[in-house]
Amino acid sequence: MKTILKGRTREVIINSDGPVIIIGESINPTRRKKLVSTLQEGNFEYVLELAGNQIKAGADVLDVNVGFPGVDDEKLLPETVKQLQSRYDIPLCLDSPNPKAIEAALKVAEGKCLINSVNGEEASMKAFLPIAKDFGAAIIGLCMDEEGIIHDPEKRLAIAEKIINRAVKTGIKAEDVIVDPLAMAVSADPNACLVTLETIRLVHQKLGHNITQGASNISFGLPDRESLNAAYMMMSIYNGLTCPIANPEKITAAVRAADLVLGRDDFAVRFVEYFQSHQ
Ligand code: THG
Repeated sequence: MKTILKGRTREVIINSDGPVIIIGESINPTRRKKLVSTLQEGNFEYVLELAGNQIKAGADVLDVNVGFPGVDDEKLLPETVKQLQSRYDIPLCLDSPNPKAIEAALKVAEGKCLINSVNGEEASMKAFLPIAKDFGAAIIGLCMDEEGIIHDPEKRLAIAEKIINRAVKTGIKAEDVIVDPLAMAVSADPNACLVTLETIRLVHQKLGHNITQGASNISFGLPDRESLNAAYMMMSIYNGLTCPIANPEKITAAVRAADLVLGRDDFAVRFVEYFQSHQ
């Protein structure tokens, strides 16, 4: 299955058989005070720098989250989108729980964006799916609903199916729903990663959809997050993860290695290219 996203002109194809597409996570105010303070001043230089660094490091798509307490994201999200697209030709993943902010951003965005996210709750599907349909955007479907987060892979799979069916009914193409199996902190629950890995395997085998996840979520509260994230990322890719939201400055080399190991990089061309340009 193929999901196509677009920047101003550049097209990114996410294929459920790989290779892995990296959605850069760094435009996110969590633990980034400087992003909040610069955006509050109406200064976009830092957000542009974060974008440039991620693209250089191998990001194919950029997640854009400018939500912080007191922000008017119905104004700030579209303004950030305009700034990013005036400098970089890369597809964007609009990360906000506010459907009005998403809609305002889609109004000014060029190309084909990814909406992050809808979940299986009735209210969420009602709010986000018509927007995705109207703007021809793709959408991330989170495997949770009115019952909250359930630690059962089969139930998460069922929620993914529910969201996909509803999206198709709304007029969205099935391939434009990317499933998020919910990556959670392993410090809080020893089985958190196992449940998500099994959900990835089920979604890949039974639905064949593209799969994303906030892969760095799993290491919250622990030391050496880089090693932990990389270990988890490799197992996720083997099970069917195709477009993680992650930090390309830390993970791209390992992702290129995974694609090579999985027979998706003939003669190691991409692996060697990345090595040579990042020495
Ligand atoms: N699913 C979907 N969207 C999401 C998430 C998800 N968006 C937000 C979040 N979860 C994914 N984004 C981040 C961004 C930053 C971090 C974690 C998740 C983070 N970064 C560390 C830092 O900035 O210090 C660095 C991590 C590293 O060392 O690599 O913690 O689950 N659909």
